[in-house]
Amino acid sequence: ASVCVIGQGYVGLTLAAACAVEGFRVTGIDVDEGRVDALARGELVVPGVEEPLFVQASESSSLRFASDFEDVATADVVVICVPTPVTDHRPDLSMVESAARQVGERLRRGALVVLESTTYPGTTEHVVAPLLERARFRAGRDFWLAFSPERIDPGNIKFGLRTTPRVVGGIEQDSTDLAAAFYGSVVDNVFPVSGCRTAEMAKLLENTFRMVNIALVNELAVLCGEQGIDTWEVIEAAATKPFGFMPFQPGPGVGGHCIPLDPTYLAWQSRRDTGRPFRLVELAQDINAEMPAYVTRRISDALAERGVALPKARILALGVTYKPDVGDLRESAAVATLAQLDRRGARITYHDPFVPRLRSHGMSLRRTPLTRANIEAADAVVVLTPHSEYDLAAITRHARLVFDARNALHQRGDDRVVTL
Ligand code: SAJ
Repeated sequence: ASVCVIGQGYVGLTLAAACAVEGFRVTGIDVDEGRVDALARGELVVPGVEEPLFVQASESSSLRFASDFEDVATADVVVICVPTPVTDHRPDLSMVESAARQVGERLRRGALVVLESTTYPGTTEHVVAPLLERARFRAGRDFWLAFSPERIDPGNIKFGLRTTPRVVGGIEQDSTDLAAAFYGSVVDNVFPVSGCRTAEMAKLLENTFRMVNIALVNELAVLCGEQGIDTWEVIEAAATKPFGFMPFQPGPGVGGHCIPLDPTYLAWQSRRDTGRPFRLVELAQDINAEMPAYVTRRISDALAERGVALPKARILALGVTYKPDVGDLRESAAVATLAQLDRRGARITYHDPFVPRLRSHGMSLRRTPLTRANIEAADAVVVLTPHSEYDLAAITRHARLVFDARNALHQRGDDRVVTL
């Protein structure tokens, strides 16, 4: 059978490679011709894709890449894995719509189309289906249509595509069954649900659960901080409860391209379709958004205790990406925190192995070498994103003050180390 995967980011390329390895004839389609050319040359230009899987697929003769949609005309399965960003707090489905139009112009009778892009409930039926259908060519009758959310976690060695259970919901039962059969060839555990909207909503619950619980520990951190209670110890103690609890860590806030965005889809759809806000999402997003200012205030207090005013204080920030060991700045709370420090007049330098230049929030900084001299020259070293490569104990030895916003040092008792 032949498969077309539209969108060759880490989601689409992982799926394309896995299908090729399973023996499908696969075309990875992407509008970025540079990316298509590089992938066709066997260059893994997409971070977050398991190298061995890509190499194995590239060596098979069943994976090709294209920047046009011609192969859709002969495809048995078409999977749409394009980004669904949020712009101005509104879902941006323009890439999904563009892909669906291209597919709709070529789709063969009897083919299966699956949307994987995270979106609000109702998208598959009311946005994608109409772009695929035309006279006497209807979803659920002449072709099959389903939604199946991706759960790829870049760099997670424990859970890859095959070992992560997959939710599948079709526009009607045959579509569900067909999509379940397709995914069953590349995923060990497929979980069919009663329709597209169930699958769309399940994905939003997964990531909203995460965002809201991070806001919970962030608000707790502020309250504990005001009472001199060690938040990290509180969470560690609560986590000894072996059932019904899951620990999250406070910090400068929530970044990335999933956790800040998916809940916005929920909140937006709730207001649009019911007129009611999804209060927990809106409140949690406000709480998380306040953390950069809170971290800045705590740094200012720690400096003041040492007779240093924040304006003109020399700050050396360690780690600016949205999470450790991932070279991605999207919605990075570390950057938002640097912007707050910058606004308060601090003299900022930063180091991050993944980021040689930082141009954001009106700042334009070049990475500072992590030398003993630079560490000693700082009034405060601020740990924002603790990349694995940092030897934080060694750095602390030369620092006057370390503000550890992520409890990366697990250091207590050294009065030069202040933790969020
Ligand atoms: N964060 C906290 N405290 C926490 C956990 C995360 O402040 O306890 C912050 C991180 O610093 C980061 C943001 O939240 O800025 C998102 O972190 P994340 O660990 O959720 O990482 P992501 O954005 O890569 O989320 C992905 C998601 N995967 C998919 O959507 C398929 C998410 O569902 C996964 O749970 C997550 O990876 C994971 O567990 O690694």
